[in-house]
Amino acid sequence: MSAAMDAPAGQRAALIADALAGLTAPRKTLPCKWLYDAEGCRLFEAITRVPEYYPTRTEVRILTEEAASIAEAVGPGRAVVEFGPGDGAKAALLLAVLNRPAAYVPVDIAPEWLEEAASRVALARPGLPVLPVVADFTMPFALPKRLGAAPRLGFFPGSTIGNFEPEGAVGFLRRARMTLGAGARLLLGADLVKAPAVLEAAYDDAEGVTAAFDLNLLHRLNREAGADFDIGAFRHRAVWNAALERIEMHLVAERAQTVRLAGRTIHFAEGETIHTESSHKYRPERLAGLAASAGWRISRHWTDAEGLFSVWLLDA
Ligand code: AVI
Repeated sequence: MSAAMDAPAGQRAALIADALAGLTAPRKTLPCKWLYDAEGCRLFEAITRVPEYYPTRTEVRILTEEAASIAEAVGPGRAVVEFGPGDGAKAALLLAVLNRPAAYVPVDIAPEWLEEAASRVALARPGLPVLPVVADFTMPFALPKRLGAAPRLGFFPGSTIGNFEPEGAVGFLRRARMTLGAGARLLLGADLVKAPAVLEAAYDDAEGVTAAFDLNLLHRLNREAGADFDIGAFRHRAVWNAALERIEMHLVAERAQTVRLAGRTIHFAEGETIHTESSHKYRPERLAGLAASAGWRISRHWTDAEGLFSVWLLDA
């Protein structure tokens, strides 16, 4: 069986459809969700440990140093519903300090992540009911009936909100409010606007881990969509878009070239780019505006001493 046959057929068809639409558009683009195959997830984990990538360690510092204040503000007896738990490390930190949490509900499309998060949380909070939900949390989904009437705390750390376009972020926040129900709260991690040099280094580290993460998308298209990208003819670029207050990742064609993908020929001019990800950074007032448009009220927010990152508690 060829490598191109390994991915589930439906997923491969969706990848090819997105690649054809994005690579034949006037400005070439690919949806960032395709960065996360098994190798992409491994590389993303490695990114969170490079010295330039401050978001993960700063958010963990806030969750640790402000644990008592966060736990008091959240209040007792809540079921924690985490959107995209990753390895569950942040949920384990949070659940260790919350007052009598009712349950932990990790939600992700990838069952492997759910298992890892569930076992980490089970260690941190023995006896806590863990009720994983396999679902794409960017779409409507139902919470387990077993949750009963316990009030909910949504948990969406990591600044993943920044990977949505602003309208998409409002849509996500609105759906989350409806899914979590009356009386819900949401604990949200959001990265803050800062000096472009700090941001560009965070998304183009010296070791080249982020470059490998970005270029893996072309390897994936070769593996799963039967494309013939010459990976060595592309390089990773991270650039701060000041007007839209976001870091953009691009793959830059180093020379004019053509690529075959699903029976189509795609032309690249020298220097032309594929836009692979946007990571929006927020000013507090802009984030508050997004939350308000989605029907949430700001209860509190916490930042680190350097003002790099922020954690928000919102009320439905
Ligand atoms: C997952 N997400 C919040 C990361 C970010 O910072 O936007 C993805 C990432 N891309 C490059 N480095 C990290």
